[in-house]
Order: sequence, then structure tokens, then C-alpha cells
Amino acid sequence: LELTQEEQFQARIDADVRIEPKDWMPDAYRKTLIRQISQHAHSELVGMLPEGNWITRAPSLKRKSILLAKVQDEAGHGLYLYSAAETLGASRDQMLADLHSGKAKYSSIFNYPTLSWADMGCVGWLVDGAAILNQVPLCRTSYGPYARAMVRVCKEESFHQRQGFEIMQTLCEGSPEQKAMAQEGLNRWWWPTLMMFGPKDSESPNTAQSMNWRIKRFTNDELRQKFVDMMVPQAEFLGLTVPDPNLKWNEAKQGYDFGDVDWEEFWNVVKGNGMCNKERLQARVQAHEEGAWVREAALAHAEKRKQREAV
Ligand code: FAQ
Repeated sequence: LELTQEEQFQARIDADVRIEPKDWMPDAYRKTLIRQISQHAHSELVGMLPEGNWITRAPSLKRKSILLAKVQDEAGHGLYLYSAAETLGASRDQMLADLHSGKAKYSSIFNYPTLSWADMGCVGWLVDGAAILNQVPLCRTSYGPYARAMVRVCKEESFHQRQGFEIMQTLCEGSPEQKAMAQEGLNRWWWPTLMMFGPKDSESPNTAQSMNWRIKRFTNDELRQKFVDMMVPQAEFLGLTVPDPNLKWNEAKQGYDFGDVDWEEFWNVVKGNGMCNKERLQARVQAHEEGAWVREAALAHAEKRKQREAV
């Protein structure tokens, strides 16, 4: 019995064999990966902006250099991810054009403002915490270049999360005002962070197929549950209150029950109408335009070299 190309492909996936750029793959697999990897890359680039807002306002030289390093790591993650998407035939110019025109998606979380220093703690602790939970399984995703990029990204994200938690811990052990700032940050960031995992499984059009192709290893709801179970004890350790009146330990499932996310807010942000969507896109467009001279210089240099090599 001869297997079709598609059946052979699925058999490799089922045997946990990595798919590499030159291997045959169904068009829809390629398309899904380009979609997810490019959205992920865009998230890293846009994700530099909320924290970038605090580089000049960090409370000490040490804090400033740590924050600067973290934001630079995010730029690096974006570059590995764009490279991974390029191995599937996507062009970087096109991906960036789609980001700049507002056509491409990026994570909803980066459309919220960073109002206080505690927000740097919350972004590291909660947002990077969510990012790690989502990305550690992606180190075993079925597409080789994406999986390999995730290994280094996850190592750096772990450092980011530790630094965020340490900011929170310092604030929580500080003055009453500092503790209140930490609580206020948690109040604003908790629900948007739960939204990072995406819509409920029952409303997620891509999950079933992506699980079948082993692009995703866990569903959106599974990861959201893991996140709550991991974070609640950490909030308790810090002496902070998670802003969810429905949060309750469930002995039978050995996990927390928790309230429903405001899905209307989520879709509103995804559609471009969140608090900072316009500002974030404008900042990326401006950065791209201001970098035009670098791209021109690099092209001119490459051209000169080519001519020199030709003689
Ligand atoms: N925001 O069917 P699903 C970081 C869209 S971490 C906006 O469930 P899927 C690190 C989704 O694209 C953040 N849109 O989709 C950092 C789809 O739309 P489409 C980035 C969202 O793909 C930390 C539609 O809704 N991480 O950057 C969101 O199976 C701190 C239906 O959804 C990744 O991208 C959302 N939250 O599951 C940087 C991880 N959720 O394309 C700086 C990789 C869903 O059909 C500072 N990505 N949508 O038009 C994934 O794991 C998946 O793509 C999910 C979504 C889980 C995000």
C-alpha cells in the first residue's frame, strides 16, 4: 500500500521527526507556520516598546543596564524568528510591510501602557512568565528551525522572568507605597496576561490542526491553566492579591478555578482598538523609516564589494 505524500508527512510528524526547510510539506502547514512565526517575531519587536518606555527612567544605573539588555534580547528574538520564517519562503520585507500596514497580528499584551516602574516587574514576571510557558513546548515544535530558535529564546526568557520577579520582590519588601505600586501593577496586568494564551479552545480556529501537526503541543486553555497554577503561589509569596474574586483552589483537579477573561476586550485589542495599538504601530513605522539610510548604505556597500570582486 502506497502512502500519499501527505500521509508520509503526517507519519513523520507522528514519529516526532523534525520537518526541515527542504522537506515536502502541505501548503497549509507552511502557511500556518509563516503566520505563527511572523506574528511571534512581530510580538518581539513591538514588545520592545512598553519596556523601552522605562529605559531612561529606571531607578538606578544597575536597573537601567539590566532593562537595556533585556530589550536588546527581544530584538534578537525577533531576528531569529524572522529568519526562521524566511526558511519557509516568506520575505522579510513583506512581513515587515504587513506589520507596518496593520495587516499582521502581534500579541495583544503589548497594546497596554506601562505606567509605573512596577510595570517593568509585571512585564518580566507575568508577561515573560506566560511567554516561557508557551515557548518551552515550542522547543519541541515539529518545524526544525522554529524549534531550534526557541531553545536560545527560552534561556533568555528565563533570565527575563527572574529579573521581573526580583523587581516585584524588591517593591513588595519596600515601603507601603512601593508595595501598593506592585499591587496596582498586578491589578492591571493580570487579565491581559491571561489573554496572551489566545481564545478559549472552543473558539480557537487553529488549535486542532496545529496540535495535529505538532506545531502546538498544548492548547490555549491548557497553558492558561498551567499559568494560573504557577503564578498564584508566587503572588502569595509576594504578599499580593490576584484580582480575581472567582479564584479558588480545586482539590479534585489539583488546580485553580478562575474567572472568565473579558473576551470582548481581547478581540477589541486584537482588532487594533486597544489603548496603545496606534502608538505602537506608529513607533515601529517611524523606526523603520529612520533606518532607511542604514539599509541604503548596506546595499551600496554590497554593490561595491560585488564590483570589486568582479574585476
Ligand atoms: N494577541 O486559533 P488561535 C513575546 C489570534 S511572547 C493577538 O488560538 P493560534 C515575548 C491568532 O493569531 C508573545 N492575537 O491561534 C516577550 C489567530 O489569528 P489569525 C508572542 C491573538 O495561532 C515578552 C486568532 O487570534 N508569543 O513576545 C492572540 O493557534 C516580554 C485565533 O487564535 C507568540 O507568538 C493574542 N494574544 O494560537 C517580548 C508565541 N491570541 O492568525 C517582550 C507563538 C490569538 O488566524 C516582552 N504563538 N490571537 O488571524 C502561539 O503559540 C500561538 O500563535 C497563540 C495563538 C497561542 C498565540
